[in-house]
Amino acid sequence: MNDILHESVFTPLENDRKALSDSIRGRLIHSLGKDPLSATERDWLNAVSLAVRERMLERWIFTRRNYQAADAKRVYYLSMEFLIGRGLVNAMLNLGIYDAAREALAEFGVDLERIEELEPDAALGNGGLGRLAACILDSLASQCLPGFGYGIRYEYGMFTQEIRDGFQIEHPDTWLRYGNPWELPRPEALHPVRFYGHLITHYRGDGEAQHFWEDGETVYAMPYDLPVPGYGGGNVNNLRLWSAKASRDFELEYFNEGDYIGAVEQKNVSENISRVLYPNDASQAGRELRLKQEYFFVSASLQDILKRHHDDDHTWEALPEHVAIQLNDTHPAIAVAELMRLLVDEHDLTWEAAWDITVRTFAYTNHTLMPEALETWPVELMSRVLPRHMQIIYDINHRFLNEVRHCFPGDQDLLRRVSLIDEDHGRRVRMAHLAVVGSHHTNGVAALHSELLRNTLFNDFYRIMPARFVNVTNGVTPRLWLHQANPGLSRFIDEHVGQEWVHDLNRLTELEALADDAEARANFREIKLANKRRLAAYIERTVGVQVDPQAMFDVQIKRIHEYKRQLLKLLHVVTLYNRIRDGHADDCAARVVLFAGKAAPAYVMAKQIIRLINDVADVVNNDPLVGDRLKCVFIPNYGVSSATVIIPAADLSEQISTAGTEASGTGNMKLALNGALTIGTLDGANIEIRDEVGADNIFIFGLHTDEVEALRRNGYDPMNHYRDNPQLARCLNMIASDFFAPDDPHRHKAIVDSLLYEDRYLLLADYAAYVQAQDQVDQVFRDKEEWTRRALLNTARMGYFSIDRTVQEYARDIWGIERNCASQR
Ligand code: 26V
Repeated sequence: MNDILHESVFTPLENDRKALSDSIRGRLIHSLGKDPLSATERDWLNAVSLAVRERMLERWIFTRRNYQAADAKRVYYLSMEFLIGRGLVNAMLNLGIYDAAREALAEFGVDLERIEELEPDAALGNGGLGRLAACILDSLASQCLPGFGYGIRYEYGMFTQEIRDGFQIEHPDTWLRYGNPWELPRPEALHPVRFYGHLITHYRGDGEAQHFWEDGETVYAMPYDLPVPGYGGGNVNNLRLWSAKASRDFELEYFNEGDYIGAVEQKNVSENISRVLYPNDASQAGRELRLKQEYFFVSASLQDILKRHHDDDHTWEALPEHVAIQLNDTHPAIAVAELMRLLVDEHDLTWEAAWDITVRTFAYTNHTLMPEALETWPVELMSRVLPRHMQIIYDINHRFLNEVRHCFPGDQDLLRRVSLIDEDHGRRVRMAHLAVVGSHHTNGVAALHSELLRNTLFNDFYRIMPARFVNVTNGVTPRLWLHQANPGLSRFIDEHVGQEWVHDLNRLTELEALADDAEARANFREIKLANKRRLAAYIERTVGVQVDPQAMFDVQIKRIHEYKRQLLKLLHVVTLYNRIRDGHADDCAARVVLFAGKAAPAYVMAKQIIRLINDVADVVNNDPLVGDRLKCVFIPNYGVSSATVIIPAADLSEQISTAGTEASGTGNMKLALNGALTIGTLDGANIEIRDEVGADNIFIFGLHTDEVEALRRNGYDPMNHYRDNPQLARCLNMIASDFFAPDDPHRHKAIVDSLLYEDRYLLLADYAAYVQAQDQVDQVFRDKEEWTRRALLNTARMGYFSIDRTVQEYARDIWGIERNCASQR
C-alpha cells in the first residue's frame, strides 16, 4: 500500500501565516460554502477551527501508528464526565500556531480574540471529577503517553445557569447547536449494547454451566472521535465519545403491526441514553436511565478495547500486559462485571482465568467520601436491566466472601460490611465495593483523602488487602490554567525562567528569588491588576455591578454545596458589613467578594444559598454607607471559560470546606498557581498546598478532621456558638429577619434553622476562627509589598500540583505505561 501520508505536508512552514490564511480561506469556501464577503463571525470561527483541525489530524494518525509500531501498553480512562471547555485556543497554543492564526485572520479583517469567545464550552461534566479527566487527557498527550479517554457524547451538557431575581434558573446546554468541528463521527464502527431480557443456562458435558443472555433490547453505540493535542504538538491522542443509535431493525415489531410512526417514536426513546448529563444532585437518585448510560458507555468501550487487542493478535491472557483501564469513580464500575461477561460468555475463558485478567486490568479512583454520593443500585433494578451482570456480581461476591471467611474466620459482621450487596437498605449493589474488589489498585486524590479512605470508608478492605490502597494527589494542567488563562503572568515567567515550565512546572521554583526583588514584585502586581481590570469589565458586562480593581478580590468559585460552606463566607460578608455600618472598619482593605458556582437543580438548600447570596449582595452593594469598601457579586454560569477569566484575577482563594469533606479540590491549585493566597481549612489538598508554599504563605484556620469527628461524636450543639458569640448571633438574626428580604421576611428562615438546629458542616464552630484568619488576611493585604511577596512565592512553589506529576505517578505505579513520542516533525 502506498503511504500517502507524506512527511512533507506539515513542515513547520506550513503553519506560517500564509499557509494558514490559505487554508482558512479554503475551509470557509470549500468546506462551509460561505461567501467571504458575507461570512459571519461564526463562519470565520468554523473556518479557522477546521484549518487548525487539519493540522492536528496528521499528527493524530502518526501518533497512532507510532504506538502501534511500538506495541505500546495503553491506558484507557473511563469517565462519565469530561469537562473540556473550548477547543480552538487550546489547539492553537498546543500546536504553536496562535500568533500565525491571529495574523492570518487579521488579513481578512477578522479579530481572533472576538471570535474565539463565540465557541461554546464542551461542558460534559459537573465539576472537579470531570475537569480532572480533561486535565489528565491533556497531560497524557503532552507527555507522549499512550492514553485514551472513553465517555459519552451528551447532546446536552451541564445546564447553563441564569440568575433571575436572585434565583437560579437552569437552561439546557445546546452546545451542538451549530455543529462541532472537533469531532469525527465514525458511523461504521458501531457496537451493540443490550438491556433487559433474560438468562438461559445450559450445562455442558463436563457439568460446567453456560449462561446465555437472550432477548431484551439492543441499542447501538456510535463513536465520535475528538483529537487531543499535546503541548508542543508532537503527539495527538484520542477521546472517543459514544452516542446512542437505535438499531436499524428497531422498527420490526411496529412495522409488522403497520405502526410506522410508533416505530420512529421508539427510535427516539432508545436514543435518549446519550441525551443529557446528569447533574450531581443532593443524593444519588438511582434512576434507570442513569444506570443504562453507565452500562452503555462501559460496554461499548470494553468491546472496542477487546477488539483492538484482538486485532493486534494478542491473547486474552495477555490483556493486562497491553491494557490498563482506569475507572474514574464508580460510575463505570459495572465494567468489572462486563469484562467478566465478555471473557467468560463471549470468549469462553474459565471464571478463574477471567477474574485474574480482570483484576490485573482495572484500577479505581475514588473522588468522594460523602455517604450520600456513594453509588448503590437496587438489586431489583439491576436484575431487570442487566440480569447477567447481576448474576456475575453475585458470583464475584460469593467467591470474595469465601476468601474473607477463610482469612477472618467467625467474623460475621465483617462479611456483612464488605459484601457487594447492602442488605440493610432494601438490597442494593455497592458499586464502590465492586470497584475495589475488581481492581488491583484503589486510590484517593489527596494525601488526607487517601488516609481517610484507608481508615474509614475502605478500612475493612484495607485490612484484607493493604497493598491495593495508594494515594495519587490531583493536579491541574499548566497549559490551560496558566499558559492560556494568564498570558501576562506566562510572559513574566518566560522572561525569568524560559519557556520550559509549560511541561516542567517545577521550573517555577526559579522564581523564588524574585519575591525579594522590588521591581519584579511591582511587575507581578501590575499583571494581577491588569487581570483584575479584565474581570471587572466582565462583571460589569454580565452582572452590571461596578467593582474597584484596587480592592482585594476574594473568590469562592465551585459547585454550591453545604459542605463547601459558601454560607460561612457569606457570614463573613455580613460581619464585614456590620463593621462598616458600626464605623469599625475605617482602616480595613476594600474587598470584592466573588461567588460563582452551580447548584444541582434538585438540591433545594443549595439553591436557597444562591438566593441568599444575591439578597445580601443587593443590600450591601446599594448601601451608600458602604460605597466601594465592600462589594458582593454572584457571577452567573460558572464554567471552564469563566474560570479562565476569574482565576488569574483572584487575590484570595476560599477553600473552607469542613475538614474531612473535600476529597482534594483542584480550584485551590489553579488559584494558588495564579498567585492568589489561600484561606483554608486543613482539608483535601490544602494540606499539601501548605506544605509546598510554606505555612507563612497561606492562612489556615479551623477544626482538624479529628476534632470534627470528636465534636460530632460527643454531640455538637450549634446553639452554644449562637449564644456565646454576639457578632455571629447578629448576622444570623439579620438573615432570619426581613433585613435582606424586605419583600419576603421568611425567605431565609430555613437556612438559619438548619444552622442553628443541625449545622451538619460545623459552620458555627469554625466561624470565630475564620473571622480571625480573615482579619489577618486584611492586615497582610494592606501591606502591598508583603502581599505580593507571598503571592509570588505561591506561584513559585506550586510546581508539585502540575497534572504531569500526577499522571507520572499513575503511569509508573498503577498503569505501567511508558512515553512514546511520535517522531519529531
Ligand atoms: C458529591 C456529592 C455530594 C453529596 C451530594 C451528591 C454528590 C454527588 C457527587 C459528588 C461528587 C462527585 C465526585 C466529585 O466530583 N468529586 C470531586 O473530585 C475532584 C477531583 O478528584 C476533587 O478535587 C473534589 O474534591 C471532589 O469533590
